[in-house]
Amino acid sequence: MTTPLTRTAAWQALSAHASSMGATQMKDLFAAQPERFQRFSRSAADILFDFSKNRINDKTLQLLLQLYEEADVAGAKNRMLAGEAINFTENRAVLHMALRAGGKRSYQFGGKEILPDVHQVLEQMARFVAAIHHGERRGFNGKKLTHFVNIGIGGSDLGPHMVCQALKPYAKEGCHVDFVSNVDSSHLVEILKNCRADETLFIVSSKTFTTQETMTNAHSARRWLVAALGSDAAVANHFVAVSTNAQGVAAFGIDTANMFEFWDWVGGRFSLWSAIGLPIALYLGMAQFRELLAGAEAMDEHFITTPAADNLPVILALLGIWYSAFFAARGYAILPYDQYLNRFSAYLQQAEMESNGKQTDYEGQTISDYPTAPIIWGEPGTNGQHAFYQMLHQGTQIIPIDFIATARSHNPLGDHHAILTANVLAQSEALMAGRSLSEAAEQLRQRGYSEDEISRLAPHRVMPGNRPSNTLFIPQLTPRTLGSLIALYEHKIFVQGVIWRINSFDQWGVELGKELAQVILPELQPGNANNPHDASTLGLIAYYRQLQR
Ligand code: G6Q
Repeated sequence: MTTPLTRTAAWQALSAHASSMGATQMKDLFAAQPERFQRFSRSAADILFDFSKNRINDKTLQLLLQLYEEADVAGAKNRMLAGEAINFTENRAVLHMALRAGGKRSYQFGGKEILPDVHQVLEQMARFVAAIHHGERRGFNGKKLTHFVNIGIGGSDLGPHMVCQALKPYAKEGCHVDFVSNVDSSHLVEILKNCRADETLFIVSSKTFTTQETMTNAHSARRWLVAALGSDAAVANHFVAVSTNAQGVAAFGIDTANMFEFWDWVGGRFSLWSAIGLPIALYLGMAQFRELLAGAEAMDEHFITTPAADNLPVILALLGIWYSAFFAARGYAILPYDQYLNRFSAYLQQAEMESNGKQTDYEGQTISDYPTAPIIWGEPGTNGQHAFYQMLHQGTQIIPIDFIATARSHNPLGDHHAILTANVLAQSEALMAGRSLSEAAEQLRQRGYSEDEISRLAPHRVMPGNRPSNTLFIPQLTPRTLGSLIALYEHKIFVQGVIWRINSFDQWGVELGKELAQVILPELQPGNANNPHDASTLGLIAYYRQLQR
């Protein structure tokens, strides 16, 4: 059976072309085309994107671009920009680009300009951040508030958490930030051990203000604060909320004057640019937060205005589709060679897998003839090299990779940064070039091994090579370059979702587990009756109950 995507001329041509490319070795392509790096690299918004170490030639790129055209990604992009409800299963617009729009472009929702609202909340954040930093707004006992604890989960945690880690060199002196997300009490309790109540500001971040984990953590944090400071009145000084639900915020006991608003047209995993970024602004200062927005806006302008053939997010998206569709790639590694990006892969796991890990197409049909989102994972280099890179080099499947490198360190120290950079460049070269049997044998011969030992050992030292990777090189990790990098991936995800014909902006897959947890919760108490469950679930509930006695 074919579906609208696999019926396109481009898909069919790509499928035939992939068979002919199957035997092509990248190292031969490099040998035959000395200008391959120039031909297959682009740059925008301070990001150099080298995609020359891919199993592609000019024809591949041309066919992938044809696929982009046939899928009418440009049309979908225009509908997104026009504020249409492209999140059609939730009837919502997708306008996170408006959150970082300085004013060059107008964004409308429901016939109304939305930038004035966006800028008003940014101003409110700026006033609040300044008041905290200057000590005009203090804790209940008059102490300066210097420890910011964000309570949120998913989209209300991963983005701000990743950004605060990434931009630690820009932190305001004396400020600390922590993120509580997991409902496991150990998460909150361990963080509270390092907090002084009179200096701590809790930011309860929840679009809906109903999320079980966040509400449970927020209530426990509130009890801890009231017990420590001896008064309910302290909540007003030490709690603020970021939400779209003013009623829920008031019901929790936070004055809505201490609430930062955002809107239904901001999806959770695209919300770090909204007031959900408040912990970022508190930790780094508003000027740096605005730099982050400006970096994202630069990538937005590139994405919106640059022809597909030179468009970074478009090319990155098309290459991902090329490998998943025609080379059975089911994983995708994000490998940043910058320690500050140590939560970047975790962030992208949500961004990519919650957006595009779907099997139902625009027409409601189950997709059966092409894969959608791959499994995203990664760790910062060089740690990963001593862990899972073995599989990248010699495993039986192709795992495409994005290496992310920075040319300058925030902490220059001897030759550390040169060693780090040599490693990232060596990895992409080794994955591409590999090592043949005869090369492995020759190496052993040089080292004085006998011919018997060589024939026994050489096969284990063969690296097939021809393993694809992109390198995203940025001068330095700054608020601006990080903003551009994140926006690059957001747009990549959008392009892939349109080509795969799925709604990238809902997340129905996380609902069923949540509903069943509500059913099971009372059943964990001794004496409560069980609802009908399978034997496994009943057995596990009984085991838990028994251990509570
Ligand atoms: C993201 C998802 C999800 C969401 C969390 C938290 O796109 O919608 O990760 O962000 O479930 O939701 P609240 O912000 O409503 O608490």
